[in-house]
Amino acid sequence: MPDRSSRSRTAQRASRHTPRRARPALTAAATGALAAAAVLAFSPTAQAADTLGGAAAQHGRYFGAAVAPHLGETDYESTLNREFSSVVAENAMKWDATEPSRGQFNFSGGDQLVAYAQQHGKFVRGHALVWHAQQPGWVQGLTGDNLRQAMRNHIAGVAGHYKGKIDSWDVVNEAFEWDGSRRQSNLQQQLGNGWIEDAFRAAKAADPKAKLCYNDYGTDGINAKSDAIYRMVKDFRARGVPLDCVGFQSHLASNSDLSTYRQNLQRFADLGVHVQITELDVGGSGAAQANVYRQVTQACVAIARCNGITVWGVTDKYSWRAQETPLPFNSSYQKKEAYGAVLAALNSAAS
Ligand code: 9MR
Repeated sequence: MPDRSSRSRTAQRASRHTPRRARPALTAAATGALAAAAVLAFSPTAQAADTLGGAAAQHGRYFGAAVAPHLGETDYESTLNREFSSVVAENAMKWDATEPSRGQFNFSGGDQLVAYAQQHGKFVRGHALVWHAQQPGWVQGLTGDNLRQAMRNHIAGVAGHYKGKIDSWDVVNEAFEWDGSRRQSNLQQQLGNGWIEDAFRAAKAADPKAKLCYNDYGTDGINAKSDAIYRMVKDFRARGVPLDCVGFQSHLASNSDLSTYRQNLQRFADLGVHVQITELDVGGSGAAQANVYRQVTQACVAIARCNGITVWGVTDKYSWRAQETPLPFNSSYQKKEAYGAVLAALNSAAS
């Protein structure tokens, strides 16, 4: 059984590397208020936060959402403002959006989101520097060194532009097949196995402080695909390739088998990398859906190096799987049972 003692949780908190609020020096005048606050702090009910971002922050984690261009919609923006402490562009920072012609960068969508995040004190995840999908047309026909140069230049341009503003970058997205082999993308076929580490090195040079992640789906347990990624991460760590985190997309269903979900996250964390749930959504409704959300949240909060969860959208209304109503807010921005399950799991990790 996992060790759930408070001692272990304290140790876990201490070993996380997420930013904390600065503590102001105490004055004598503050003593009374402090005593009152201390009483509140030790009362279990007073600890419960009432937003996802607030509840995650109690143990140094973020709770984020993927954002599409709907910030002008009042309910969309107010839900995002209130509940989420991190944002990621659902599409605006991908290769097709940011470099539609070779060497001509367009940062308009990404810049808007970063400005929004800075105004509202939210973390930003960057997604995704190199991916076989959503490549602009001009990339698709490149061969050999020409493609290698284009990839390096793209990473330098985009990660360089956002240098210092991104908490974690998905440097490489979805490079493996279900059976654990490398996906036969243009990158793989033209550049061979070395392209992934090449991409991480280029990202490190462009933004040395961002956490650099490998991100994939279908890695929701111990399986051939997660085994292959595990071997790659282990090898990168051993050889000093700059990889800091692994993103588990977690596009799930209400009947997904999560029996080895946590164990899988833990084995990656044990390699010394951060793990993050990066694109969580769960098709379904009611208790079955809520139960999957609860298990995923509990798995993350049980692992010291799991430093945040992102859901893939703010509301069912704009989800890429809208028909499956996969998010914690319904299409009218009402909280669903899944919302309550996540909030409770985040809060109980703080008590
Ligand atoms: O949600 C994104 C959708 O709006 C785009 O049309 C699609 C294009 O491929 O990408 C979706 O986001 C994907 C993400 O970038 C990577 N993991 C899978 C996500 C869902 O397809």
